[in-house]
Formats: sequence, C-alpha cells, structure tokens
Amino acid sequence: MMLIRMLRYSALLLATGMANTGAYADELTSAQAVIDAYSKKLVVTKDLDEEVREYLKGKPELTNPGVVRLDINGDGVEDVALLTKEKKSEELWLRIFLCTSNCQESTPRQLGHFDGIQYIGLIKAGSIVSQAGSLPGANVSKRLKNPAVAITYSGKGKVVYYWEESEQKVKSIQASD
Ligand SMILES: [Ca+2]
Repeated sequence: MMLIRMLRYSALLLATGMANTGAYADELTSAQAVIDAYSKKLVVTKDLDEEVREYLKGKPELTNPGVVRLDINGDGVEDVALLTKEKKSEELWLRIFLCTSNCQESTPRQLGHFDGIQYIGLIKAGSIVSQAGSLPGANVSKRLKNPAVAITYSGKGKVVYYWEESEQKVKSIQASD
C-alpha cells in the first residue's frame, strides 16, 4: 500500500516536471530571457559544417549562428531573432520575438530540416536588398529602414526578414547576393 502511494507520488512529480519544461511559462521580459529559454535548441557553432565554419571565420555569425539581437521594428527596444532546431526531427525554425515590457513571438517559421549550412546574421539599417529572380526591368529593391535578419543557406542564397511598417509585421524577401 505504502509502495503504491510512493509510486503514485513520483509519477505525479514526473508529470509536473514535464509540464514545466518546454512550456516557457515564465514571462520573457527581455531579449536575454528569450535566449536563455531557448538556449538548448539554438543552432551553435559546432552544428555548422566545416566548410561553413571556414567561410565564416572572423565574422560574428561564426560565434552566434543562431542568435541576432536587433531592434527589428524600430521602436527603440531590443528584439531578438533565433534559429532553433528540434533535437530529434532536426526541424529548423526561425523565431522572432518583439519586446516591449515583455517579448512576444511573431509568427514562427518552419524552415525545413537543418543540414549544417544555415545560419542567421544581422543586416544593417539602410541596407538595400534586391529580390532574387525578378524579371529584367522589374527588379524589386528595398531600402531597409530598420535592421533586419538574414538566413543564409550556403550555396542556395539568402532570405531577409524585415519589418514592414505599413502592415506592422515581419515579412520576408528572397535576396540576391
Ligand atoms: Ca523593437
């Protein structure tokens, strides 16, 4: 009888513990709090394949291929973009959090599967991004008012995620290099 009660108690503890992990019940009050909450899922230097690491030597992306801190919506408060991968499925996600007194995730984006060649980096405010593959004469270029995030797929180009002021949301553009 005593044993059954003990077993039940430990099962309950286990269930409570599982409910707490992964739920991020705590308030995310800053970019750093978001980074800490996702620390185990971030793409890190050792995840990158050797060729990419060689290419990134001396660049900030080599140290932090999964984190960009930036004020993407230009409201004066630091936001954060993360590149995360799921342990078992290797699914890759871009997660952008907009922060004020706490940080809210804008729509997360699933980016396929991680294969060691993707990383994120900062695009400075004022940069001009040209859309790849547009027809001659119909070249779409955009001057970024705020800093933005780029995901580079080694050998397959770059996608820039930026704040679209008129729609008040993050949008993306397939950029030519
Ligand atoms: Ca901001």
